Amino acid sequence: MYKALLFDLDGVLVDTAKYHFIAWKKLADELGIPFTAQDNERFKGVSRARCMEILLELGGRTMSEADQIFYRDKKNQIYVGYIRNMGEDEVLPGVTDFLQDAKARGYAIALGSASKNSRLILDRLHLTQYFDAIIDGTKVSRAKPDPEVFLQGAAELGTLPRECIVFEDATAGIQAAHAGGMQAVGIGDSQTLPEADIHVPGFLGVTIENIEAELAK
Ligand code: B16
Ligand code: MG
Repeated sequence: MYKALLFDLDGVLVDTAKYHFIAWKKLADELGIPFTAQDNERFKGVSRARCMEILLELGGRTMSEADQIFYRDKKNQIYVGYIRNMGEDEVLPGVTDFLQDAKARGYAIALGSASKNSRLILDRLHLTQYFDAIIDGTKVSRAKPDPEVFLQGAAELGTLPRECIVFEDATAGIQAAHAGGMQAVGIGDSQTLPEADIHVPGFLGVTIENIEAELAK
């Protein structure tokens, strides 16, 4: 019944949040804005431009659009410096086996991420080969919870929304999947992601067969 699997990137396939945090923290320090790991939670799944706005809100600051572009580019240069050095060992546990098995069973696979660096990240992780479509921040204009990123993914894969399963670690992503008429698997627990259809803590020991069986319950 399901034909396609759509994956968020950060928090699902890889933990890039730690590098985003280091880079935003460096920028926050430069701007004299206090910024904690807890503040960084608000940045997950959110576009770079929106992260910059949230940082300024945290510091009670305003800034011209031109300066915001300058500083978020600066943050990105710091971030890219880290992700360029990432290796296959940073793929989250069980992910490669899960993708390999799903591919072998004939599922179409797409990425649905807010990141504009997704291609570099997938390359560094040696995961590009598994993806039939890559929909990311360079292709969409509306951020999750808008379903655009996943609907584009389904369209590129040539599948209907009801044939798609989305894997997400953020509430906005779960909402985007549902808004697009897709099933949503929450990577996390039911307290953090109450709206997900089912939950798994991660991909270790999990197969697409398990997921389909859980969704059918
Ligand atoms: P970039 P996801 C998101 O990835 C991150 O969670 C979020 O923190 C980041 O701001 C966003 O990508 C944009 O990333 O600066 O690389 O374009 O969870 O949508 O895969
Ligand atoms: Mg995410």
